[in-house]
Amino acid sequence: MKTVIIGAGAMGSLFGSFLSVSQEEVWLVDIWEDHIQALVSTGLTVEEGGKKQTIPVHATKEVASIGKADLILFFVKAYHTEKAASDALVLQKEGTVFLTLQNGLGNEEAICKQVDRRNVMLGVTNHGATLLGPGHIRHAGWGKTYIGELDGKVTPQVTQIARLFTQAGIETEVSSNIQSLVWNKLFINVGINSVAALTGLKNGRLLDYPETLRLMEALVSEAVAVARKKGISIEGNPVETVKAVAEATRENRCSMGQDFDNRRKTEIDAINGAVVREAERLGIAVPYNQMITDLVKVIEKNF
Ligand code: KPL
Repeated sequence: MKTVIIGAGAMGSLFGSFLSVSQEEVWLVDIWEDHIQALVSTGLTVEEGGKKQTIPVHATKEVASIGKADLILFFVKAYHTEKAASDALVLQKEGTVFLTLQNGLGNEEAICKQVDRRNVMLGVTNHGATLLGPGHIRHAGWGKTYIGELDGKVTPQVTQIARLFTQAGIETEVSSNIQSLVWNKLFINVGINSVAALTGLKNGRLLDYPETLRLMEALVSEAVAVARKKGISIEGNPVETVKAVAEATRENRCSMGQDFDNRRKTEIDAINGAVVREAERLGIAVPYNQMITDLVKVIEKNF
């Protein structure tokens, strides 16, 4: 099994660390020169609960140098997905699976512009990770991973990938309704990411203030109303789930927070911005999501 991970940020590197230990051949691809150099020369250092381990990994900036792949895993920022999918076409052979585990909405559509949708799978993960520097990440939260075929069929391919991930230590289940899980994960990012980015807080600290709790609840409730109108099945109580994830990833600075800290463009368009777009189509007002999207966009324009 040859796996190529496109986008070796915090989450891409985290999956790379697990899979490199247990799988035949795993490659990390990124455009960040210093990170790739560190990965090649020293390996990937993963910090967790005060302990560090360094794992040897294959890494490159040149996707064309890898040869053909069985599985391509996308972890790039949502606004880079279309270009990443087009660059990844050199890796494709008969049966290559393109799997996105990225945050937000729109990644599936971006990959399907380049690839036959029968070769595309969708997933969500509740792990949290922070990129600390070149070749160095912190594993900041554990959670389940779900993957599924776009048509909901439980095929031997998706079952095999879930088994490989689980064997590698990434507890993974196959879902026959992955679209609904993507929305249910979206609620988590809708409630945590922009609020943490704007306040400068780690995930767990969002639970310490009535103001952040109120904001999170309003953002998530609006997104749930949109999802209900679209006929998405809602799991449990999304507001409570968001709080539970913030607690489980207490020490993590969420991905949008890390983007803010590094003055990088965020994935707001794929998260709260996606809720606003869907709401507009359905004629639903989502003033909290609209406001927070506008705020984040103005701030990132000044980075
Ligand atoms: O997905 C995440 C992110 O940071 O983007 C969570 C689950 C909120 C963990 O930080």
